[in-house]
Formats: sequence, C-alpha cells, structure tokens
Amino acid sequence: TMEWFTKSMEEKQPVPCTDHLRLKPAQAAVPVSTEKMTLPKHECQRITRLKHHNHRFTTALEVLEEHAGYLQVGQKTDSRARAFRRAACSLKALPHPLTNVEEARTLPHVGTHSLSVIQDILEDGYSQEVQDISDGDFYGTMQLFTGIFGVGSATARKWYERGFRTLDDIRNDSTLSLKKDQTIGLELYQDLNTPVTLAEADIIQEMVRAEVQKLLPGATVVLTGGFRRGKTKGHDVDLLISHPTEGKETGLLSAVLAKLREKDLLAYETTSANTYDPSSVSRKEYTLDHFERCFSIFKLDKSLISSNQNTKQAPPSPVGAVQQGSSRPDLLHHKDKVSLERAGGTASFLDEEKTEEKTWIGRRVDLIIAPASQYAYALVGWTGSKHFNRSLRLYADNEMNMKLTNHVLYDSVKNQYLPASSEEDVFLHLQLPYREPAERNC
Ligand code: DCT
Ligand code: MG
Repeated sequence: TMEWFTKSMEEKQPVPCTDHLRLKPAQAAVPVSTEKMTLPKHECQRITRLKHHNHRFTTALEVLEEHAGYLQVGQKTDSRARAFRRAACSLKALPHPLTNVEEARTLPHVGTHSLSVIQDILEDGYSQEVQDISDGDFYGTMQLFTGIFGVGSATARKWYERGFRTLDDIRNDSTLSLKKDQTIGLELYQDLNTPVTLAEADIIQEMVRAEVQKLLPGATVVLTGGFRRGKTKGHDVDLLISHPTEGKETGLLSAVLAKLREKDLLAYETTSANTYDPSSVSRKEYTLDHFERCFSIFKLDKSLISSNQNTKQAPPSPVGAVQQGSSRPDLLHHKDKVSLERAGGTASFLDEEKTEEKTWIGRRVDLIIAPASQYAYALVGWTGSKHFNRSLRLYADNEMNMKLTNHVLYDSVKNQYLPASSEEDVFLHLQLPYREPAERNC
C-alpha cells in the first residue's frame, strides 16, 4: 500500500460541466447465462468475483500488466499496464469460459495486443510472449526487488540496471544507502512475502480493536482491503478505524500506537497526519487520500497462529512459504509467488540463530482513521479493488459529472457535496446498482 501513496494518481481530472444531462448508467444487469450479452463499459457497472471462468487468460494478461508497469517507470501514464488490466477485467466479468476470439473482439477494452495473447492461448494453450517475459531475468528480478517493503518500481529498476540480481547483491553493496523501511524490508523479506492469512488478519484486527475500544468505547475497527472482498490471503491487513461521533477519533491513532508500542507489538511504524483539506484538492497533490494513517509492521506472535496454518513448525524456507499460500494462484498476491521462488537462493541472509530466536512473524498492517462524515467513502475506497476504485472515479466523472474521492462525492452540476452514511448511499448517489464487496474484484 505504501507505494501507491507516494505515487501521484493519474486519474483523469473532472472536466468542467458542459452537459447538464445526466447519462443513464449503461445496462448494469448481471449476466445470467451463456446467452450473448453485452458487458457494460465501466467495470463498476459489472459484477466481478474472485472466482470466474477465464483464469487462464487473465493470469497471462496480469503478467503483461505487471511487466508493463515495470517498464514504464518514470513515465506519467501507465496506460499500457492499464490496457491489459481492463482486458482482464472484461474476461473476469464474462459469465462463461471464452472459447473463441470472435467473442473476445466484442468485449469492451480488449485491444489488439490482448487479443493476440488470447488467441495464442486459445490455439496453443499458452502464450509464448507471456512465457518469455515471466521466465526472463528482468521480470523476475523486478518482482524480487519490488517485493522488498519500501521498494517501488523506480528503485527496483535502478538496481536492476546496475546489475543487481539477488537480495544478497543489495545487502552486500556498501554504496547503497537503504532507507529505514527498505532495511527492515530486507530483514523481514521472508515474513513479508509470506501471504497473510485471513485467520492472521482476524487476530490482528482483534488486537487492534481491543486497544481501540479500551481507549474510545464505541469506536469501530473494520477489516477492509482484499479480505473484505473475500480473499483468504493478502499482502497486508488494512484496518479502517472510526467513531460514530465526528471528532471523537481525534488523537486515537497515536494513543493506540503508544499502547501497541508498550506491548512491543510493532517492528516498524510510520505515521502521517490527516492532510485533508476539501478546499484545496489541487492536481499536484492528488494522492489517493489524506486520512491520518499508519503503515506498520506488526510482530505477530507465532504461538497465536493455529498449527494447521503450518507457520509455527515450518522451516524458514521460501518454498515452505509458497506451499503455505493458496492453491488458488489468483488468491495470492502476484508478487508473493515469484519473489519467493527467486529468493530461494538467498535465504541464507537469515542467520540460523536469529531465525530460531524470533518468536513472531512480521505482518504489514495499515491503520487508517476516518471521521464519521467521510466513513462511507473511506470504506468504499479502502475495500477496493484498486481497479474497481479507478473505474468508479472514471464513471463518476464521465457519466455523472461528479468527483469521487475516498473522502467525499462532489456533484459538479449541483455544486454540492453529497453526504453518505453507508456504502449503499454511495452507489445510490452514483445511480449504480449496489455491489457487495465480493463483487468488486476487478
Ligand atoms: N487502493 C487503491 N488504489 C491503489 C491501491 C490500493 O484504491 N493504488 C485501495 C484498494 C484496496 C485498498 O486500498 C487496500 O490496498 P492493498 O492492500 O494494496 O490492496 P488489497 O486489495 O487489500 O490487496 P492485498 O490482498 O494484496 O493486500
Ligand atoms: Mg490489503
């Protein structure tokens, strides 16, 4: 989550309103059968579940998306990456397995490059292009390096271009001055690249909830992100904290962190203040949101994790960590898979003694504080998926002349903010059928 906060968002800015006619959202009906149907243009108008009929195509397209993202470091737009993502999203929403390229041609946002990959998979069962990329040195190294907490594509690529290929290459180079988060990212590489299970997320949520409610009775702590969308594995735990009475949440985060620190539960933390200012949402600082938040690494005691999760007994081998992961590749954070494989030769960095001593596993936890009046928008935003959010914002802008953020929805026609007290309200304002979190997995 760290990376995207620092990156500026490149969403299209709202255009001045010239058309006062509200466009009706395109047919948002749920596809029911194998009958020919037309997918709505915007992903947020469709139902997209984790499980769908076209994984063999979407897995390949996601490799291309990720690879395109690695290549476009420093460029303003990640339009190539986005194109692959949008093609994959259309296939995910298809209510049946795709069997011919002609149908793919009729789907929204499936461009020529994606089409050719789909065609290869239909004809040969795989795509040579995707195979070559995922076998390649560049892709694998970028996955390895961006798997380090605190390392984004730009840094990873710089290192790749300097000839670094393994974690030890990074560790042993004295000319690199690693930032604090990167240092801990290297130290806890294996922990942080072992997917967080839902059971672990629940434990952490309970730990935080207990502290929060002791400090501020009535306050709420909700597990958002991928877990709220039904994933059983994730790369972090996203906790949204609020209180029904506006203003009561002030000061809560630092008090909670003090308690967690007292109990020695934090291996790393970095807090940013609430910078939300409705009057100055300038283009420059158009980051995802401005909530008070803390990116942290929790020390989760291994004794708290049930033995069937295998973590306690597992030797600290990356291979073991992969096996712990989901047998459903789509439920595993994409970075988790390959990074662990490639880190295989580098496990030696964990010297044996240290590994034996460590009684906890490091887990990435994001704590976000939302005031009551912004809570519904924060919940939608932090539930995601990232691409669902993008789609919602684009839809709001293009079809409704509204500006959606994680804080508010602004109606550019009526020139007013639209208050919402639930996620349903948000969808209602946008004239979209409500989608359960599990249906927002695009
Ligand atoms: N988010 C977003 N835009 C981004 C990144 C994230 O809107 N560029 C939102 C959507 C999900 C939420 O924040 C939490 O982000 P992550 O933890 O990165 O995603 P996730 O869906 O929870 O995935 P994971 O299971 O890997 O944690
Ligand atoms: Mg998450």
